[in-house]
Amino acid sequence: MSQLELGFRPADGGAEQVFARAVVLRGFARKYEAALIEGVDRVVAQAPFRQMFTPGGRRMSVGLASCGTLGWVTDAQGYRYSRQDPHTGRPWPPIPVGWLELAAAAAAAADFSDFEPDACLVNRYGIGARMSLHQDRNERDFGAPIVSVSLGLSAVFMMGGLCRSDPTVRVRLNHCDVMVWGAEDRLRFHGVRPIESGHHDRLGACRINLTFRKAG
Ligand code: MD3
Ligand code: FE
Repeated sequence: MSQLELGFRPADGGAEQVFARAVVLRGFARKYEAALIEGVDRVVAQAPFRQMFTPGGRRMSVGLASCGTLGWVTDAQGYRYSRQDPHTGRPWPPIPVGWLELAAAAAAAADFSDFEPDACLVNRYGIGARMSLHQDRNERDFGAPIVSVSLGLSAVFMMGGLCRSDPTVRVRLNHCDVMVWGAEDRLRFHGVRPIESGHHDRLGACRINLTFRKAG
């Protein structure tokens, strides 16, 4: 098991290649910061954060919301994408326009052209919240990359291989860092270590992560 931790707050604008097609773009979201924070408020006013249950009946520590034509949900029936928010019965709010611009620009910077996501998950981590190792495989087409944007408190990501038991590397992600992964790295197991206590100027005692996907 590698305990290597990559990226100790290097300067903005640096790109760190974690795997061949998995890259961290340090500070890439900084010029979109206002649009991101306003957008989260707008999205969660319509589709509030909720702690969903895994098919196995465990309550997730992370609060989830979605925007876009498809939103990710989990309950006793399983993990899937849905056109409606089960909480309100209504369609999910649209992905804010500025967010789509950021997602496409980040994907292009990592050599994935024409990224047009139809789903954006908004994950809220309080202190101690975590996400255990998993693969993202509910999307129809694994050819498109995933783009993730970190906001607020920093987090340590774990990235493994194609088997749950493969060794993992750790990467610290900070406010406004963007990660893009796809192609042969699209199905790697990954997770988030429990968030350490702290306070962020803009977001308080929490971390918010946006993940843009082409789900349908
Ligand atoms: C892909 N979210 O919502 S995204 C998820 O920070 C999810 O909220 C996490 O996993 C979050 O499904 C992580 C960034 C990430 C990190 C490591 C990876 C994606 C990765 C390693 C391999 C592949
Ligand atoms: Fe994931």
